[in-house]
Amino acid sequence: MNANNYQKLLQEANLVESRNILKCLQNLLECVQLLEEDPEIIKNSTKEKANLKIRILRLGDKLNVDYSLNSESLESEEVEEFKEAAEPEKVVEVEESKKPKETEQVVESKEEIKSEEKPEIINIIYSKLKKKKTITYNEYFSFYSYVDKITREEPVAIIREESEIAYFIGDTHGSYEESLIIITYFEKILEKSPDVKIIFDGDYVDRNLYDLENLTLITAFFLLHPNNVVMLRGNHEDQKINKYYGFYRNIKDYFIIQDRIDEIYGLILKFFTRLPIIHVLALKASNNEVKRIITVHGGIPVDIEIPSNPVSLDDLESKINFKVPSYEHFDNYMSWLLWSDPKENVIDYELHPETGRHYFGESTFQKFMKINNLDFMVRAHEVLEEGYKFFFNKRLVSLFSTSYYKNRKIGNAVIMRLKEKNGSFNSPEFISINESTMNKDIKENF
Ligand SMILES: [Mn+2]
Repeated sequence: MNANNYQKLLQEANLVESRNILKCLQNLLECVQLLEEDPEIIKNSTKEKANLKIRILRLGDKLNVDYSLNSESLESEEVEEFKEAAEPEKVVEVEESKKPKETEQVVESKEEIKSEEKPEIINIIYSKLKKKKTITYNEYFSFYSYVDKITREEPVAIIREESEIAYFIGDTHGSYEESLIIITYFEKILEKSPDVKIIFDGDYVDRNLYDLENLTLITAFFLLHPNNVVMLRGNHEDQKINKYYGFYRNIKDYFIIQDRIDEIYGLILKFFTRLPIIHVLALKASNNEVKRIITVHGGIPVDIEIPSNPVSLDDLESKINFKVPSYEHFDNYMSWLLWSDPKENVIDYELHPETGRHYFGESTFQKFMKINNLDFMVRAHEVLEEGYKFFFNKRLVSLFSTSYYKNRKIGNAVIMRLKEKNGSFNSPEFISINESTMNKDIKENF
């Protein structure tokens, strides 16, 4: 009797696997249960059970649900979650009906943002990512729908702020675990010093496997602390780049519901075109001394027509065409801002004839800093084993804030702090991204 049941369940599981994963999984789970109750029903039941478990885990993976296998699991919370994820048709309906009609979108969303509290989905996503728990498609979709709504209002290219303490983070490139350490550190700092500025300098995706998690964690942190956190755009926040360097592939692997992959990818791409490009910070000491710090992912804007004329940021703001999805549509300024590199032995600027890379030298840099009344520049965009590198008499620093690149450990990643010490500004402090160093730093500095 049991043996018959077992065969029936297994056959049905095989039949429905491609179109009803949930049903398939339920059958496989029942098979495991039967084997546990009565190992005699088939030969080699231990081996068979192991195979079933692998198959179940793999199917669970496809629905991105952590599926721990024990006999209670049929009743567990995960299964409920899992059922939700396995019913795409129903989900589409609900989400579609929530969407405002195209023409009413802007007006409606502004009113909604004013009147409504931050949706619970931010907290759900944030706490799940902090506990390294799996997020379902629906949760991702609600989260990025909210991001889409909140960022739809007129985006700005340049953000200007002031602060007494500021932190800077270079490329994080899918290094989810390290970003978790960074963000846990910032949570502790925000408790002690609620006015710090935290500037992420772009390139959240590509290069490492967990870029969806990394991007989502940083975005959730930004949404929870919009007055403290800034997310700048990097050259990988670009559909043409991240379609080929990992992000799109990772999203595809993550979500089995194929026809909805482009939906969530599309929301994220729209978000990327609304990220600011430049951050200008007036860093204040207690004696009223002020340092002006510019942060950008690549480098300074250069006007190719008249390269000897430094570009003023005020002029740039009205000229720059930044709300575009891909470097193919970038204007000349955007290419420099997101793609260029500083180079010591270049005098003005250099365009590499083969690679098309843009380099700027010290004199062009110093002219730009002078006309814009800037003291120091922070940029990212370069793989650095030590995590940071100074250029141009220490007036420019390049930061790299992941110690993994292409899923390999490459060195020591850091973040940077700027603040006054004893009335004036000390040099930048670099803090290695690991829990004990960061805990020690909080004890010593706050
Ligand atoms: Mn980059």
